[in-house]
Amino acid sequence: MSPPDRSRDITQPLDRLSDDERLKAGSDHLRGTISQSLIDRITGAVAESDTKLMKFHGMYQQDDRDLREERRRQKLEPAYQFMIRVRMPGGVCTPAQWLKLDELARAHGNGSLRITTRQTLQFHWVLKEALRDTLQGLHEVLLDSISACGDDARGVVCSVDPAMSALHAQVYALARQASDHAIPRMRAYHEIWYGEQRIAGGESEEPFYGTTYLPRKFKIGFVIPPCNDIDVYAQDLGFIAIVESGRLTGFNVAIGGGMGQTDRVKETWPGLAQVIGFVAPEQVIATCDAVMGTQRDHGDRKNRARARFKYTIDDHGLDWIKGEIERRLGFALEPARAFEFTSNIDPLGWQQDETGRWHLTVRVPSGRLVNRSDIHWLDALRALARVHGGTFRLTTNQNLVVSQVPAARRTDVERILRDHGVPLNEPASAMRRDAITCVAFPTCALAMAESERYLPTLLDRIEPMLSRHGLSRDAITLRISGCPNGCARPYIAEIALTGRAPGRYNLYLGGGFHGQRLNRLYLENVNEAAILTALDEVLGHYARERSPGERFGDFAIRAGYVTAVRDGPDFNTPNQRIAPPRSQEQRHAEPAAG
Ligand code: SRM
Ligand code: SF4
Repeated sequence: MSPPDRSRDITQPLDRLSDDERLKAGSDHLRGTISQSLIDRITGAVAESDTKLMKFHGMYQQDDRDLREERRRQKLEPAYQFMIRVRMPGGVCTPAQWLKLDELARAHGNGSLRITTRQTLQFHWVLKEALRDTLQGLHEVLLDSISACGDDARGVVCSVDPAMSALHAQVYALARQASDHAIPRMRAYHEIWYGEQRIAGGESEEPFYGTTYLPRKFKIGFVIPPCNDIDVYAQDLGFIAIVESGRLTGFNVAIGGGMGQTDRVKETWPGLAQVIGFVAPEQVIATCDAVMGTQRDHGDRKNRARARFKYTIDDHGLDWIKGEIERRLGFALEPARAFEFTSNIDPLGWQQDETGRWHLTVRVPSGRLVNRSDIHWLDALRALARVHGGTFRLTTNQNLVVSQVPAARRTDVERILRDHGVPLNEPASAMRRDAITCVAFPTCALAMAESERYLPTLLDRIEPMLSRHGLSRDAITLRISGCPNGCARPYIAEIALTGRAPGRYNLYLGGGFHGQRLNRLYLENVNEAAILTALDEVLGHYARERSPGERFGDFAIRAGYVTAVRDGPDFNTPNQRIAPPRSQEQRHAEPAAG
């Protein structure tokens, strides 16, 4: 990878950079005082600076927020614990790896595994003294958590298309290669968690990242049209597979997507990635280097709220950024090629690939795998992993695919799942089938309202309405995030809630059905009663007056509930922004979109 452009941020006087930049620079390549923090038995926490550095190691210090108030009353420190995010590019995992993940979740993770919106698994509730055992356990099956979080290239996502296994294998191989290439070398990880000796040597520890890594997290994704399951327009760097005459000829390159916005900070906003050109498969890794290098050297290192790549593009202009990427590549990108997306949701059930093998996509509500009284998720998947000869794949819609099953084994797979209570039939509504949520309470430190724990209740209240309007089988995307950070990629859903306070949400409408258009704020900071009243009105109107084939998000715009935000895939259009939250009065004063 190209070395840092040391004429820029890396050598800027440290006092002009943000605190996080100074911390990284002085951390001895992410070692900090983590080793000392781990042996401090007086507290379940680690030093504050180490909490930040440990993100690069794939873990977050959290505390159980359900217990916070009670422990405060008892004058106890918060119930500190850690979340560990596994690095699993493309979400592919072998049965042997699954068995180890299951064992570690039972031993150290409170019997829970959580499929994330970037198709990996998280352990929650891991105590400080169990961190090393957990990471060493992962290492035994060639898994790790390097750069699953932190200011670096995060988990690389890749479409899961069971029906196109050969193409998937090709694109997945590139996604893996991109992940292995783009993550930091992280000698610190090997020393701290595996006990390896520090190697003295002249070579730079991080030839690409230097001492200050990236200004902020950086997300890469590979998508195989027609399903935009990974929401490619939400990635910092997206590769859209172009298949011509049945052959993978290359990828359209999309840059600058991101969902996060900081609450009440107007200069932050969700934005969709823009397609800037086309590269051949053998140019993918160089493109990662060029794009990440551009962000590394030109991203904002003073104001963390504006440090994501989308803001670097906003500050410098798309043309300049594209020119800079091409300069680093040493060639001009080819013009983008035609492609089409039709949805961003997972088809559930069995699908056969071109080689005749079968793949079963199972819906996992909010991705939470625990042994509940009705569904024994962990037991079911452990039993399956003991006999399954294929792989497991996790999807960015938080579902699980039992992959590569021979025809003769299909009934065995179904029997094992059913014996443990896993439902294989369609849920009561298409909305329930496709809904995704972030984690939020009780583990997420940033949660302002419930998300994962609220979804079942909300759906129980929306479903009678859907049934009354004859919409139960209509696919309408619903996503909930417990705060404006948007971990469930809510700003591209047709209906979205983002938490503002316990029991209160912003309601957004009008996102594109296949992730091509941002939605718009419809109601600000409202309670459940207001949300249900609003949805009843809009859903009823949609059922009565939609045009044939018209999607709910499109209707919400046509009918004037929200104003249009231009579709994302238009090449080279200015970046999309959501206007800052508006008041009810402003909303009603707005002209209806045609
Ligand atoms: Fe996220 C922070 C969970 C996908 C945008 N996210 C967090 C933290 C770590 C909270 C924190 O910083 O203390 C959450 C931990 C909760 C917990 O208890 O597990 C958290 N994010 C998640 C997961 C687990 C949500 C889920 O329910 O699946 C997803 C893990 C993905 C993974 O495997 O890597 C997750 N987060 C996303 C996505 C979706 C995506 O990438 O496709 C986004 C929006 C896309 C983007 O990045 O723009 C996202 N998470 C954020 C942000 C806002 C970033 C920004 O640019 O402003 C934060 C806050 C931050 O970074 O400061 C955040
Ligand atoms: Fe936490 Fe907010 Fe992300 Fe939900 S969206 S997991 S509440 S940071």
